[in-house]
Amino acid sequence: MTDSLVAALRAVVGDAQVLTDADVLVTYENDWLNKYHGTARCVVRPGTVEETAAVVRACADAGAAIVPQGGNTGLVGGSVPRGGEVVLSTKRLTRLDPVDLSAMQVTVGAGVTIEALQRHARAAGVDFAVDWGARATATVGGAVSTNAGGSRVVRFGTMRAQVVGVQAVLADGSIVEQMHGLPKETAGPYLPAMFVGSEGTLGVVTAVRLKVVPWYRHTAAALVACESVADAVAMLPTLRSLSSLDAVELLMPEAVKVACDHLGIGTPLPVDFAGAFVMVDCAANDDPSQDLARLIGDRRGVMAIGPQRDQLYRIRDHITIAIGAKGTPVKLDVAVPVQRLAELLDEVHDLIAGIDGGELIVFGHLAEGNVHVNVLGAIDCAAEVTEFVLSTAIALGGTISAEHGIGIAKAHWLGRLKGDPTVAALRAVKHALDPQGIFNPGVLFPE
Ligand code: FAD
Ligand code: 2HG
Ligand code: ZN
Repeated sequence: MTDSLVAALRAVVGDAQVLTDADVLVTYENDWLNKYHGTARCVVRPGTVEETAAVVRACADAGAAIVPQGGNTGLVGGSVPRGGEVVLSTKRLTRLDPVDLSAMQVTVGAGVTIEALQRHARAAGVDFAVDWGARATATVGGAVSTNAGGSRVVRFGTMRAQVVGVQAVLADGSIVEQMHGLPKETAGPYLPAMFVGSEGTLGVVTAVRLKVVPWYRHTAAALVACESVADAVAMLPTLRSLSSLDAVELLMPEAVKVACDHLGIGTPLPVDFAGAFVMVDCAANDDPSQDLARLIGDRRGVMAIGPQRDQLYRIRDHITIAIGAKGTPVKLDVAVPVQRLAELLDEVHDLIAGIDGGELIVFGHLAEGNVHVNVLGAIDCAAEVTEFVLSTAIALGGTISAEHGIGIAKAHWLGRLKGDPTVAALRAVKHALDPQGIFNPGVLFPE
């Protein structure tokens, strides 16, 4: 029997861009962690904003739910179908406008990958600021929708700080856009901000206007051994005094080891005697290595310049992959005020020490007090571990999601984090824009 919605979508985007073969759908139906799965009614890949609007209208007319999907690298289950939704893939929305060097801005399609955007910016002599390990696959639309962070937030902020314009399709198929990128305008609430962190629940982001930043060609990194997490935190004021400071990552010894073992290489420093490692990266118009070396002083550490720096980033970027290769972790992304980070990690450590076969691997973004708590061998007690880590983060004045989003993984936690009045306000916005609830049901707000 022909699905009439599939036929309507084919009329909009052409037969080749509506996928229904089970073999082809499978990559869109399973998430990067291979943890969240569902069946899609079909996958549709519009190539323009007008086609996206017509696709959304057809789905709304049929009462069909839509899951927007970019690179499908999300880690909280928001990018894959749960049961029979239409997956709207943004992969063909790959517009790359020339970089506007006088405004230091660029307009790009939602389906452009972070790596392609960085390459495009560098070809114009500038750079795109937000960067993380999944850059080759993650898209601009996904990054806006999750308010992605990564390693350079200490210098440039998260995606929220880069977005100066958004074009999006709403649930009724209308196109809203504010793309002029004017740094100054006071004309009502700022529409682009609404889509940052909305995780596909308010509409489909089709294009974004973004800031670009200077491309610093001189770089120097270092891996520094610290006695403890508290000792790592104590380095922050000094590190922040470096004008070239580009990244400050916290790598617990077990995180360095798991990545190096996976890559089949030795660790850059012995891991047995360190309580924590700090990976510092500096970037400037002049060589920052002397400043960085002076700052490390007589601490135990290695400087990493050129290929050694690339190797340090290779290790850093492989931690998630290496953990995934060992098993399915309980994966949590929390942040607390950085002065309370050691307290959080002590408590988490004590909890995991009591789990038979539990292996704790912690790493993250030190300057933001953002740690990724990964626990292998704990799937059977995932609920207890999650409850403990998230409630401890909240009790310490922190958050249950610093950069990965809420997705379906933590939807039932939103109220505990934000409180009822805030959730009611957010739901009211959702209902006003999407009264039928066609966009990403179950994501952000529990059904
Ligand atoms: P998807 O996974 O496809 O979607 C994510 C969410 O956004 C879903 O809810 C989806 O419905 C919605 N969405 C996607 N595109 C659109 C659109 N155009 N319009 C509306 N909604 C949309 N994240 C970090 O912040 N920092 C890190 O350091 C980091 N490191 C990672 C490392 C690895 C190895 C992996 C696999 C992931 C990592 N992530 C990190 C998580 C992930 O890459 C980000 O969340 C990213 O922003 C997701 O982009 P995506 O294009 O893959 O989106
Ligand atoms: C990172 O910082 C990512 O590398 C992934 O945010 C975190 O795997 C994780 O827990
Ligand atoms: Zn991260």
